[in-house]
Amino acid sequence: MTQEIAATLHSAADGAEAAAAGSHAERLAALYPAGLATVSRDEGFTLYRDMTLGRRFEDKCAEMYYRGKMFGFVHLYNGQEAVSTGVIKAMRTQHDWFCSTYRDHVHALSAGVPAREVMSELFGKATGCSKGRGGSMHLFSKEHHLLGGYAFIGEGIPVALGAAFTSRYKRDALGEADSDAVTAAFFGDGTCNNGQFFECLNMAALWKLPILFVVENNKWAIGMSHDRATSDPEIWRKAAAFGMAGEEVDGMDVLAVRAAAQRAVDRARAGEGPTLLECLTYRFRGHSLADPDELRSEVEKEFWAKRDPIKALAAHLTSHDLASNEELKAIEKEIDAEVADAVTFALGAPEPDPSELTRYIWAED
Ligand SMILES: Cc1ncc(C[n+]2csc(CCOP(=O)(O)OP(=O)(O)O)c2C)c(N)n1
Ligand SMILES: [Mg+2]
Repeated sequence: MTQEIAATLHSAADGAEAAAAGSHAERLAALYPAGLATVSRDEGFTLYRDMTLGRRFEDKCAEMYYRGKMFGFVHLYNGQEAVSTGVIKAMRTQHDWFCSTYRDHVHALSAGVPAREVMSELFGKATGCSKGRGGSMHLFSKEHHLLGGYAFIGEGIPVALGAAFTSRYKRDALGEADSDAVTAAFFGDGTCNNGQFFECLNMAALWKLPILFVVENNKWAIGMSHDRATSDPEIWRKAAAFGMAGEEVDGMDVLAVRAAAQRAVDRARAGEGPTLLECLTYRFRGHSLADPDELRSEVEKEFWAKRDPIKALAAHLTSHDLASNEELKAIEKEIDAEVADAVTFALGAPEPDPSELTRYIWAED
């Protein structure tokens, strides 16, 4: 993040608007001025591309949902892109492991699942990454090491813990020296009040497992405000109870998230155990596409809209002469074509065949 953007964030966080935006705003202000995170031109393009794909894909989902092309609950990720991109691009895709929640489309895309496969899954088509059996909340890809989306909150955390245990067990018990995969488990602030969260933090610390617990603290659990629901709203501090590393980061700043994730990944790969990484972020849309989003104040929404993580990255890249506006526009155009292609592909794809109703239940499939 540039000094200029940091200064803007800092000053904007001082006013009455920040007070209305709540404790996240105060915490963000205290995080700046942050150490300058740097990025190369190529890396900057990768990050910009991934975040733009996440955003445009989700916008297209909203359109398709309201046109009746997908069913059930659909939870979009708009606003939180810096977390998925910052963490996953600090890891090794198809080597490390990723575990998501019901807000999972963008984690899947960052992990490399093709947009065609994700969109097909949302349409319930046989070409979907979960063969059309999962839908929006249950994306899965063995090939891309995506361990799933989970409709029940907290369900993914023990699964991620199991993957992290597997890496360690293979290396230490089975002697596979190259078993150094790290696992990232993504989940929300509301989920941190569930038992699985505490149980898994305990085991991960006890066994020094290579795992990142990535909390996407977007201030809300459906209509429950984070500050009203938890004993200490600073979730990262709960790491100390287990003797593990904990860090908070501006979750609207992809460079800061990436730098924090890199530190955690380095620790995990070196056998130094888990990290609880709390990313302060915000969702730009309602909880799900069925939510009229009437509970959050306009002032709060405006406060966060000004911190749009994609615009912040664009400003960083252009102000450091790493990219021109034209180059960024060209990326957006490419992404729009990729998303349009995903829709065309998914619309034309076949439904799962009824004769295959019981397939993919047992391991041999
Ligand atoms: C075990 C369980 N309890 C309750 C619910 C209902 N529920 C669905 S989403 C949600 C809120 C989760 O909020 P958070 O963890 O902050 O994630 P976010 O939606 O903000 O990404 C709840 C309580 C659920 N899905 N699973
Ligand atoms: Mg939340």
